[in-house]
This record gives sequence, C-alpha cells and structure tokens, in this order.
Amino acid sequence: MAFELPKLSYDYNALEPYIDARTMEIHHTKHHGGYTSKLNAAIEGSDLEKLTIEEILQNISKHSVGVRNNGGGYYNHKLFWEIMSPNAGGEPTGDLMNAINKDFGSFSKFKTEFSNAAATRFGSGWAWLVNQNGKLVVSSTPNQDNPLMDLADVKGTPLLGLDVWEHAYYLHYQNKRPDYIDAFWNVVNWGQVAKRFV
Ligand code: MN3
Repeated sequence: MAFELPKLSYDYNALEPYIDARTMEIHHTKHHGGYTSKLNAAIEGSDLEKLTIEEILQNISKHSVGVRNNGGGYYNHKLFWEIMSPNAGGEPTGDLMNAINKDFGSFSKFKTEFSNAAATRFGSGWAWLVNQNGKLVVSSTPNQDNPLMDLADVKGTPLLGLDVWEHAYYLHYQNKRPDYIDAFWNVVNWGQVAKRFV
C-alpha cells in the first residue's frame, strides 16, 4: 500500500494571520507531497510496503537515507497539520495540563523551553514535545528526524511538533524565526495534542 498525502481539515488560509495561505499551500502540496511520493518510490517493491510509517521509523537505522528523510518528512508533516487548527491556541486542560505542570513547573516554562528548542535548532529541523512513558520532555531533531526514530537522541512519542525549516516560514517571516515561533502558539490545537497523550 502506498502512502497518501493527507488532506487538511481546514483551508490553506484558515491559519492566517499566523501562517499565510501561500506558505500552507506550497508546504502541503510541494513539500509534503514530495516527501510522500519519494517515500513511496524508496520503499517500492520492498518489505517496507507492508509496514506502518511508525513501524518503519522505529527501525530507521536499518534503512536507506532516502527512507529516513522522506519517511520522517511524511510522518512529521502529517502530525504538524493535525496539531494545528483555526480558532485554537490558549492552554491545554485536563491530564495534559497536569503533566505539563508536573514535568516543566508551569505551562509558561514549557512554552519557553519549547520555543528555545525551536529557535536554537541550527539549520533545518523540528522542535518536539515528547511523551516518554508518561514523562514529558522537550527536544529538537535535525532535518526530518523525529523522536520515533531509533537513532534519535531523545526517544518517545511526539505529541506536538514545530517545523522550523525555512520553507515553513520564510515567505511571511523571512529570517525572523522567533516571530514565527511566537505566532505558532495561536494555532496549536491542544485538544488534538491531548488525544495523542492518552
Ligand atoms: Mn516542512
């Protein structure tokens, strides 16, 4: 079974003014679309075609750099679209908020740590909120790596991810990555993040 580019549950302009429609359209159709088709090409005719993307990523050190980059790109962007929505932002509630307070001290301290991870990731990569068997930690990865990969420095289940590749923000924010990171908090769908936590 080939992987398919997932449809967004909102329009390309739905996250404005925080993420502009042109960036969303190019990011989804060209970048995510490219990772998806290159992943399918990289696994065509191999046993990997029978696996889920999570199963592929868990043993990524055994696979080619093409599967690593495009499999990561396929998974990371799918997560990214899902954890954002219009009319979002604010703060999480319930068990997720309790876990954030327990492991970071406060929601504000978590935001600062996550924003710092996103701002200081050198070059292209991602910032993550990671669930390690109930304990929450922040990390970042280069390129299209992620915490599901067996070769990640910080392993676990990604709950929240922020794409800090220049293609994610350059049209609107140019070199001002910190402004993009600040804007991101207005479109985080905490209900979806909480679903990933249970
Ligand atoms: Mn991207």
